[in-house]
Amino acid sequence: MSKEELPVNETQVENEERRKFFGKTALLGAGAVAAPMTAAMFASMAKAQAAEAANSPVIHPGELDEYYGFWSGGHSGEVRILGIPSMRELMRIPVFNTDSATGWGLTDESKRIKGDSAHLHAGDSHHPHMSMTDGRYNGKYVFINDKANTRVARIRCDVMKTDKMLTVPNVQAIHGLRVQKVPYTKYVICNGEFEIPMNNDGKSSLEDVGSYRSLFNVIDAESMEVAFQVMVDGNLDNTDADYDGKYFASTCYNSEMGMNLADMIASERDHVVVFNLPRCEAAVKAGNYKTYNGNKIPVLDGRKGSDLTRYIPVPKSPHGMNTSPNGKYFVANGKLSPTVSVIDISKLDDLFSDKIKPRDAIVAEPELGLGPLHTAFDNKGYAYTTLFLDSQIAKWNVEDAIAAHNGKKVNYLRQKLDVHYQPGHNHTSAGETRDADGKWLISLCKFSKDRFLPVGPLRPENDQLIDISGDEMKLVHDGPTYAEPHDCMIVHRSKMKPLKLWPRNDPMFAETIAMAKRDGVDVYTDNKVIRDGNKVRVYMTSIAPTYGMNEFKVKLGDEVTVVVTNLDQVEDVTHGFCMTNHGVQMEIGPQATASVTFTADKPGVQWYYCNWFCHALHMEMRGRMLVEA
Ligand code: CUK
Ligand code: CUA
Repeated sequence: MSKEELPVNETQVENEERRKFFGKTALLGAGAVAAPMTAAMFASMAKAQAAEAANSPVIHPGELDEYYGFWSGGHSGEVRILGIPSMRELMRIPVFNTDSATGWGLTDESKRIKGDSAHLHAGDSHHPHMSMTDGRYNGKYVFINDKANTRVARIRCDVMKTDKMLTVPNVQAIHGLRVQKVPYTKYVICNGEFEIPMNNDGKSSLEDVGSYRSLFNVIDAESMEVAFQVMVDGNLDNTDADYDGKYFASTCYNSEMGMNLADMIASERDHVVVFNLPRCEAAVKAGNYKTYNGNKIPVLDGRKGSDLTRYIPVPKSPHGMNTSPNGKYFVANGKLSPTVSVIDISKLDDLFSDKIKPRDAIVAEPELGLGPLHTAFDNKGYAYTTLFLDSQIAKWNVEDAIAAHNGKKVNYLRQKLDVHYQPGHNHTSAGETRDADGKWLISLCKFSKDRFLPVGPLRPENDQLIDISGDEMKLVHDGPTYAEPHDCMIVHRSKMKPLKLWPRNDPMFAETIAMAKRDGVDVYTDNKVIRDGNKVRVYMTSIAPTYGMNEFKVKLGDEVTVVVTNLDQVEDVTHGFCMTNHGVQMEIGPQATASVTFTADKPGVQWYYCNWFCHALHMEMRGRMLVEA
């Protein structure tokens, strides 16, 4: 871009930068008369500046981010999309929560998707992970767990809406969740964290803690049904998959099967369970499983001694589980131990054929600091581990840690960076895939304390952006966030192909359109009221700034279903439907159909209106429901 083409503000910024640059060189020259700037020095400075500019966190108004960040919303139950590196919040995707703007949890379509848990309005989402092909994000789905209600949901990335939800049977509290990376995401894997009796019907073994179990869950990513579960010893916390399509690994912090804090942290060592996928699939095929709680899900026995699993002892109450993007290592994060345990994935074949002992699979146990929770990776052999208690991120070199473990005198620690404060997860750009690029690191800090204006006793979290493109980590941005992003992932925008308009045949509202057909209604042309006993179905179109129907009549106590179809073909023109005084609100995207069902329990004139600003005459986009007593 030539100077003339630059917008005024950018030219100003550039001039400012040039002034600073020349000011610095002038100072340098004055202080170092004997060593004037050489051409080589100029070149290297220019190069450093170029490198810095290439990884700038500054995104000017009107410019687009390079990455999509998918953030879990913790106990707000949602997923959020951020632009990286600007850290601008681009969208919220309601998942386990109820959302009055979009009508998620209120509309008939969202209730169908929520299925057996449609009556639940709360959730606790921790781990968003995108589907992959050959170890790379494929832009298709994001999966997310609900620890609070033992669910797993799927988000469609073309429309950025939740399209499937499953309550996982036989377990309680789905926590760690990841996807199979290779050859593609056939399975979503997740851990049942809390231990319960296998037949948890209240009739037996309530007090018999020895009969409690946790299960590892393997879910078919397309059908979103449980393919099989694996019973383990101890509980399960976090998990990750390898890059060979063969092994999954999960941490266990309660190998003691304690029912209170003191008992849970009694042992110096807990373990990592490694699951052998081909052997599990073969066992399912051969029928070597049991079923529980009256459902048909195959539950394999992967307790100690089984050939489906191996238990690798690690110190103490480990938490995060992270696979290095070169596919070589599983890293288990020590939590109550200042160490992380590096498991060599290439040794797992020998472990499963009993040629080596479990601890022989561990090739390094570097000491990093207090409270290691999660580790992220770049593409240069470095790992970045959050230290919850130290409020730091430790940058360390994986191969050096292995050399040190083998007795060599090398320092594997490269840097410790203060973060603010108490980080849980961290994540690097594309760092859980083969495309790890070593540009950005996010630290999801649980406490913000003094970093922002005080807003009462409840404070935001602090999601910090760190530039890792150079030799040193550099903190470049503080991002206040509402409760509580546990985890995130960063996807290059080239992987994403979001739609601008809804396809008219979209499965999201196919059932609603099928219902209209049964009523003899074409939702794209007709505005009609269908009466069916005390059920009334109202079909209307919408084009800014009017609904296709200005009024409709019902009787007090009728069950009313309003179906609205947005005929606008213009990008970003979303309409809403809100029935005043009835708790009814929803979004109807361009070319979409949406419906909501409620009881007309108030007599008289009830206005409905469009609550998504769509036109200069948006205020006038309203109509009356006339309720006869
Ligand atoms: S867990 Cu929250 S900080 Cu649910 Cu991934 Cu580690
Ligand atoms: Cu339609 Cu506002």
